[in-house]
Amino acid sequence: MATHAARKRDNPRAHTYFSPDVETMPRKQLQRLQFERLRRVLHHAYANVPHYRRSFEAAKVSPFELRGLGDLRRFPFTAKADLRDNYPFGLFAVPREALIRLHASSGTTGKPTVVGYTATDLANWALLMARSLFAAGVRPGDIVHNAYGYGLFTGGLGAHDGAQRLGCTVVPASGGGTERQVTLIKDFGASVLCATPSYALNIAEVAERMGVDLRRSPLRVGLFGAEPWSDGLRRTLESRLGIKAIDVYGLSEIMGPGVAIECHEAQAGLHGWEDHFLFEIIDPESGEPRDIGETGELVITTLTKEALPMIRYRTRDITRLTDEPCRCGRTHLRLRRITGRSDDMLIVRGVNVYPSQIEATLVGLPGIAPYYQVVVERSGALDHVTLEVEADAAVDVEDEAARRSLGAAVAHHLKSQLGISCDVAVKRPGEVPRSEGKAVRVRDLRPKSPS
Ligand code: DLL
Repeated sequence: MATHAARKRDNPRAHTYFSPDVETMPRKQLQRLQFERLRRVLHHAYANVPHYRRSFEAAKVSPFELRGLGDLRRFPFTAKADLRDNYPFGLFAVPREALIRLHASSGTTGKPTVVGYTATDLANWALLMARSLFAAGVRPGDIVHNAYGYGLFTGGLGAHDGAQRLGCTVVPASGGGTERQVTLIKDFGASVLCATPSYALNIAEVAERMGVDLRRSPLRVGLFGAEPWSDGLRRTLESRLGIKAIDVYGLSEIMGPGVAIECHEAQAGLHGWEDHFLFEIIDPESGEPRDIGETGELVITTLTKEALPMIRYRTRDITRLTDEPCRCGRTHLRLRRITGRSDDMLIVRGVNVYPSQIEATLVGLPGIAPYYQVVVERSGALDHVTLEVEADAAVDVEDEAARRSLGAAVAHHLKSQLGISCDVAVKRPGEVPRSEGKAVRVRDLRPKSPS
């Protein structure tokens, strides 16, 4: 076997990739690898998880009958409810003693979603996150300021392990204490910032208020994810922090951060790591498969997970796939920017809209700062939507007429860009809550249904 060093010499582009052999693997070969791994994971799930055995049998499918990757479509979906129904450890495919880490998501209703990892799972996660950081332009020796929350959330420890695996110096800052974060970024000379995009914006604002110009610091790359965001916000973060802002995607049920990442060469769609995951797009209503290029709900099957194999997991995230060749040379297909979760879609007087689309139209509007919240109330049988935006410091918000005309301009813009009509409330600078993790974009004040 050729040593890594020898391969690097033979392949002049090797320095572009963390795992060159896999990231540029011809698709036919990649699909053969996927098929072998898929067969293994289906057998593993069937043999070790009663839920899968029951659901496969109910759908009259068997891992023994898998002839090609296309046969996966005959297998049933897995949903978040399956995790909840098997709370806490019912979906694990290994004895509890083989788990060396648990994470959990808070869950808005009832029980949290619990996920677990074997030693091999954690090693794979660190590898994929290291690969993701590398694709984003991070290199060994970089100082990585990690402002994703540490704890049950997968963001903090996921980015941490990956950055360490790559050989970076990690600063485990976690979320909050923003002034101190700014001081640490400046004093340590961080070259990489990991945070949710909304928290990165908060950091940028606090730095400016403190008189710290991060554009003149060594900060070079931002890895932003865990929530939907827009290209408008990307441009804002890039110019205010003096960085390249990279979109990173993941979810705890599948692994955590590092399932897919934009390459720094193209910043156009997120390469999904297909040697570890199979991606499908379905119609969110009917569950029918959709073709490459069509928008729909992302469904993921894990190919290598030991503790928590996920077969056709319905992510609820809306995106589309592309297999067009990428400038960077990676052959793994790309997910387009995730617009939002199907459950977060708002219906504003009959028009469907995601908060990230509202954000995209707001960022850069004169007089408006990039902070917003959508407030949904019930009036009679109809939903009533108010968009709360924030005036920037240049606007005299005490001048009622100026404030009203700014609100009217935003409402007009939303109508022409997105086709939605809603009330706009212009808030004073600092009045819209700032994020320290995942931003709350929607305040739903409608009475809860009794379910
Ligand atoms: O948010 C994992 C993560 C941490 C990803 C840090 C990226 C960076 P969960 O808390 O389980 O895991 O939430 C997963 O967040 O289903 C999406 O709805 C959303 N999400 C994650 N990344 C993105 C992104 C982490 N880049 C849920 N764009 C997912 C849009 C995202 N939405």
